[in-house]
Amino acid sequence: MRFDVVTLFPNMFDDFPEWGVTGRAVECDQVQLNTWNPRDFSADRFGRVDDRPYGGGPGMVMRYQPLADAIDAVKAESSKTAKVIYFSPQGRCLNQLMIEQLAQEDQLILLAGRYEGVDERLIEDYVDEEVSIGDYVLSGGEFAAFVMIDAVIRLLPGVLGNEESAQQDSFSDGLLDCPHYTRPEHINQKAVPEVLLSGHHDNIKRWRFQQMKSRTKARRPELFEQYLLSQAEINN
Ligand code: 6GU
Repeated sequence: MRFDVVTLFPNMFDDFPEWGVTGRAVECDQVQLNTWNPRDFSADRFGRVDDRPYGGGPGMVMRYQPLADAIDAVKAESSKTAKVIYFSPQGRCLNQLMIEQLAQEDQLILLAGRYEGVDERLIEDYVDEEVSIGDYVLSGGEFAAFVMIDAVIRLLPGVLGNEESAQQDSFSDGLLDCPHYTRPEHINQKAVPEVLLSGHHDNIKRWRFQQMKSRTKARRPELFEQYLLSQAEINN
């Protein structure tokens, strides 16, 4: 799989290959991570990538031309049909189902905006999907791009070991994960739940499933409602 990130801060992605299992996938060339700086494409004689907003107001807006030319350059050296994703708080909120669908693609072009955003006509002409990672405001789309890239790469075949199969994740079945414990058995009078020491694998499995449901119900009631609805559907 290939990611092409259009960003004013390409250096932010330099160390990605050093970060854990997703970095290793880049290091081992299972994933190609490229960056493109719109500044290199500015036709303006000062190399400007932003300008003042029509109608006034604070902040700057990223100009159409450098972004359009950067995306055209990516497509010219790869695929004309690669999906273009633009990160902004106005986008559809990212979830695991979207991540699973994105993991089926061969290539994603990720546009990380800065300032107050990008010229709306660039979104209309080039962007296939506008994506947000939650209801808060970031200073730039790069952090959102990291989030998406990490979540997608870990689903690719062979990236996670057996012991951390993506099948067992939170959200893979719509529930939060159960609690985990490792040695020592006692910490400050807190013992590891008895059942986990029992060696009774059916009971352990049942206990973990109960924990997943009770936690989801307590912490994310809306997610739990969704889970119950999807279970009802399966049983029909
Ligand atoms: Cl994708 N971008 C920015 N700038 N802020 C955000 C966001 C994205 N998602 C949530 N807040």
